[in-house]
Amino acid sequence: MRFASTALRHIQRFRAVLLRAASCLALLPAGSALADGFATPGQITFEEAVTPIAEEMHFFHNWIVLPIIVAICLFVLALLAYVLIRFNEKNNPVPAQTTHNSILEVAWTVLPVMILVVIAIPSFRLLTHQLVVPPADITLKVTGKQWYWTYDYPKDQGGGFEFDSYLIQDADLKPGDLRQLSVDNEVVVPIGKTVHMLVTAADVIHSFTVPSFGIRIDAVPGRMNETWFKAEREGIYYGQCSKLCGENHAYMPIAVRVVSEEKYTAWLAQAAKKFASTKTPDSVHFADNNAPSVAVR
Ligand SMILES: [Cu+2]
Repeated sequence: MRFASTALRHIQRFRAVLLRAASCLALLPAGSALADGFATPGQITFEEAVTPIAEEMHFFHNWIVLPIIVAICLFVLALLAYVLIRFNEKNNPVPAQTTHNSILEVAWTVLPVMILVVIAIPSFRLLTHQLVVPPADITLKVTGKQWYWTYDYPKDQGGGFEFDSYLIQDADLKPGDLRQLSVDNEVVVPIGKTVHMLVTAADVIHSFTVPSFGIRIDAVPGRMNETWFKAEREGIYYGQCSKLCGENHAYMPIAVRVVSEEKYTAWLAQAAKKFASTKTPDSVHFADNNAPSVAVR
């Protein structure tokens, strides 16, 4: 009786796990069920793709790599099960003395190579799309600092200013803000334009990452890296520094606001005025354990 109730409990628990897995899998094709621009608790898939590169990455993962991994796992599992049943001592008391099978040896060399080729071709194509920056409409310079980001809008594109972007502290959060993701000054870019990002750092190595855009590029002091994105939907898309850069590593989020062309032009004019007076080209930032950093002239 006791055994029956324990077994029943196990079955119920197993059923609950299955149901949860099924509900998670149901989320896979329903991209719209996911929140825009940031991950939600319990989310197991990628953030919604907003750029062609992110869409290509998701396709590569969901429809090329994942099916191959699942197929290989199932195949190996089936082989193991077959060996366990067919060749155990009871069913196969006199083992064969075979030590060499040429066909099998060729197969287990050639098949993995073919699988790798199937993965490599779309993978190289995706890498090329990521690394070759198309003709850009806008160029932005991003500098990672301890522990915030500085964005530089070049003058020849209506900018000519730079600003710092800090995390909003928990005590200052307003309704609609996201804890540890919202910032005081968001990066603003227009929709449907190719944005070329020049990424560097002023102190230690950081990494500029926005999952919805499919971009992640190291920000290295003394080196200028580049990446690009073309956002196809308006909204705010969040990212974070993804290199372990110091004690406040977790407090330097990235918030990119994608707006219409008109709104962008209006914002540019406003920002040029707002940040013109705060521009401090001669200042030097020193790392300070009590961040934010101190500007010394
Ligand atoms: Cu960092």
